[in-house]
Order: sequence, then C-alpha cells, then structure tokens
Amino acid sequence: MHVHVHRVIHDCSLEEPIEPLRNGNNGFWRNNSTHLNETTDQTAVLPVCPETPPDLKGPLRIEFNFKVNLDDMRKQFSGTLREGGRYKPTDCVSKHKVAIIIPFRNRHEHFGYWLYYLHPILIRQQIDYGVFVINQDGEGIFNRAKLLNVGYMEALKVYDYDCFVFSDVDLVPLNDRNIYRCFDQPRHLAVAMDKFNFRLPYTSYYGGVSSLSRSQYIKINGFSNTFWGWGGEDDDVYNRIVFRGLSISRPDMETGKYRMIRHNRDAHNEPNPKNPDKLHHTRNTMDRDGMNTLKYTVKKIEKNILYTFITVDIEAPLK
Ligand code: BGN
Repeated sequence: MHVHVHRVIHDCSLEEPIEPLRNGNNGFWRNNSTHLNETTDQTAVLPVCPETPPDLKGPLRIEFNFKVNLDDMRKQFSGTLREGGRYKPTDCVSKHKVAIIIPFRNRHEHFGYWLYYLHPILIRQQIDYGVFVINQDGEGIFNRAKLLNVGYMEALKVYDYDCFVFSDVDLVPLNDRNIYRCFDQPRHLAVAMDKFNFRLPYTSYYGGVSSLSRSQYIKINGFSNTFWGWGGEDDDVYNRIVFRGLSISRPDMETGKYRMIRHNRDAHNEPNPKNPDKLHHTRNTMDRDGMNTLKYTVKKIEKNILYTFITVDIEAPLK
C-alpha cells in the first residue's frame, strides 16, 4: 500500500521573507536559514516532483473571444492558490521556485486572459511559483527591462526564488510542455509566436517570454535600466548573455508556440531611435547599467490569490 504523508508547513504568513526550509528526499538542504531549528517536524516525506510533469496536455486551444471574470476565478482557485498568486504542488516538492515577472501598464484585459490560461498550465507543470505584476506608475516613457529588474528584486523579498520567468502580458503559450522554469542556460520560451508566423523573427531574438536562473541573472548584471520606450532591450539582454559566455536554450518550434493578444500600440511606448545604437555598447556598459545600479520606489503593493500587483515609480522621463 502506498501511504501519503502530507507536509504540515503553515507557510501562509504574508510577511515571512523566506519560507522555512523544505527538504524533499533529494538530500539538498538550503544553507540559508534562520529557520533551521523549525525544520524537523516539517521535513517533508514528499517525493521530489518528477522530471516531466505527468498531467501535461500538449497542444492547447487558446481563444480570446470571451470576457474573463476575475471574481469567478478567485472563487475557482481559492483552495489552490494563495495570497500573492502563489502555488506549490501538494503531493510532491517542486525543484523549481519560479517568480513570474510581468511588466505592465494599462493592460488589465490582457492580464485577465493571461491569468485565466496560465494558472492552470503552471499548476499542471508542478512549479512552485508566484505571479508578480510590475506596474509602471505615472505617464512617463515605458521601460520594460527596468520593470523586469524591479520584479527580480521585489520577488526575492517575498521568497527565495531561484528562477525568474519574464513574460509579456499579452503572450499565452499554445503548448503546456513549454515549461516555465529555468535551464542550464538562459531560456527563450516564446520561439514561435503567431505574429511572426510561428517562427523566430531573427536568430538572436530573445523577446516575449524568457527565463533566467538567479545565478544567470547575476552573471549578466540583470537587465539594462536605460532602454526607454519600445525596442532593443531584449537584444541587449541577448548581448549580455553572449558576452558572459552563456548561450540561449530553446524548446522546439512546436512546443514553443504562442498566441499574442492583438492590441494597438501602447501610449508612452514609442520606438526610441536612440535604442538601436546602444546595442553597440552593451559590452562596455553592462557592468555599470543593471541590477547594481537599479533605482526605484515602490508606491503600492496589492495582493490577492491570483497575483501580486506592485506599482513602482522608476523615474521615467516624460519624453
Ligand atoms: C526588434 C527589436 C526588438 C523586438 C523585435 C521583435 C530593436 C533594436 C534595433 C534593431 N529591436 O527590431 O526589441 O523585440 O524587433 O518585435 O528595435
């Protein structure tokens, strides 16, 4: 007979910066902990989650022709997700502690679809995850990469995430075998978007959805804070990755299919003619433009069971 012993960690405290150490039977202990003496009675008898999650469906049908009701979703997920848009599998210990970071401004409708499709997918993928929306405050020029840096910093204040998935709010995967986790090399997940006819627009494309482990992120000094407006910030990340001797890992083109929610160009995010030239200087500037020079002010943090929504002032110029 197979006996399941469930963990009795009561880790629903919101303020706890780092959760108690969990130990699967993989013999790996976190060395970082003031909680060490709390672990004995919490030690899991749970197995580590399998390498390939068992309940994946493969290709998915994704449509954006209905209205998403967030209140209904909150009810539906009330027993599954917890405050902040967080989840971890109940019957195994996930090897992947992933913060999903979404740069944002005025795209609530898209975010509804994102939540509607992604939560069930991420749950099937057996990831220990949290959803962090980083909302740029004010009417200044948008800065996607700087918001991603903020997301990295803020997520680490909540839990010791070891992996960061950076996703645009309008991209939904068409295949749940495209796992939202980190790999030995920086990962590019959105390799076959419908808007590019399910192909890469160019080989070094690194936009849309990508992931970096904590150590990969640190190695490249995070992202640039200086790409204001549309274009180039993802190419700069690609440069950083290559200049640090890393390379891009990708799923195959079937697994990496995405649907983008159609929309008009955002306000305050015009293509910036200064950005392309900056790409010639990444090698020289990357050490003094990134996570080590990030400056921002958190204005507000809102949490519910579907997500954490962080509004930040990133000192954006008005034009
Ligand atoms: C590229 C943009 C990327 C964008 C892709 C796909 C630039 C830099 C100058 C060449 N790069 O042209 O940021 O993700 O298109 O839309 O604008």
